[in-house]
Amino acid sequence: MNSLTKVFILVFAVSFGLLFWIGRLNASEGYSGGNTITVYNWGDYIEPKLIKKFEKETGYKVIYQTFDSNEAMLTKIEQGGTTFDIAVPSEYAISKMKEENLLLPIDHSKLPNLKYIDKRFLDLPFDPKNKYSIPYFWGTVGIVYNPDKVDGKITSWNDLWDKNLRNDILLVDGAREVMGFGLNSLGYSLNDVDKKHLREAKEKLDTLTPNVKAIVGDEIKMLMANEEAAVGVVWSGDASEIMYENEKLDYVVPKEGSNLWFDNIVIPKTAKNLEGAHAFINFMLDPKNAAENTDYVGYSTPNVGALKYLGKEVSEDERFYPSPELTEKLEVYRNLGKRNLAYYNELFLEFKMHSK
Ligand code: N2P
Repeated sequence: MNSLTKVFILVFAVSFGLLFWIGRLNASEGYSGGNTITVYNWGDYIEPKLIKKFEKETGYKVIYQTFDSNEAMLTKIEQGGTTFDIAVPSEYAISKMKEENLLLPIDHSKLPNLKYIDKRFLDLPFDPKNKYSIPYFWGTVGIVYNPDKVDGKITSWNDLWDKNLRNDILLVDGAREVMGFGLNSLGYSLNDVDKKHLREAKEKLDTLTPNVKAIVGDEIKMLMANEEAAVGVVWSGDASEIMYENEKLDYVVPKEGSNLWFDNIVIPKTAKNLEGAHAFINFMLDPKNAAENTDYVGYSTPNVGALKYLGKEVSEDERFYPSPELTEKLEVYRNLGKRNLAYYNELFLEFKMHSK
């Protein structure tokens, strides 16, 4: 073989390898279109049997990927190179995605089951007329605690600073959530953008570090249920799951106020299978499916049709279905703009480093 042929074979082999790996990468980001839909959802946020049921009923094949914070989801979609047909951001992330032109309008005529959604979850300020998003779950941020391991009842964010809770608190790994309760504990809004207040909140959080055992993702449920810590700052649905596993525990939304959030389904601009995406949304809106999903993930459903299947002990539990009067006192995260969000993330990272 002469050297030119060798070079030719080498170039051919390298290009072939590269093409193969690019193909593999695309596959791991999910390839949608045709018969396939790619769903990008929070971890532990769907009853797995429903995916199988959807595939069986509709003939679509689902590629399923998960994320554990709005920030991670946003970065991934903003970077491009993905083909998600469905994503499930919270309200402030939806505003941001709209602003960045990352969403496709949803065709309501393809969603006959939309009528089952409670009107109070429709037409909210982050998405007038639900042009780009459809309610999935909603809830609060609060404190789940083990009454055997704390003195008296927990009612305030400031109770977290109790000296008896040394190395006994688990925190959800979310910048808005942690910075938010830092701000709330000082009497500030969780949408505050005053840099002085934000620094103050971060400095106060730094003084909590002796009590912080770990900052964790979905494993917080298992750890709390197994009594590995006395107290956890969690999303309400995680608390309900934890309390299902360990009935001793209780959940409270602190009196200074907290966050009320809405997670909605969207169709990212990158979608390749619009029919499939709409079919998936309509399937999840079906009251029986929504009830099964709620029962499994433990979060609060905006689907009134589903509540009928779940029974009064679920829908009348004020800890997870707070009354409209109570929810009015809570704050929804606003999209604070790129710079402010980046500042929240930066301070949260600093806090994480500090608490290691
Ligand atoms: C599910 C997380 C729910 C996120 N594991 C609350 N926005």
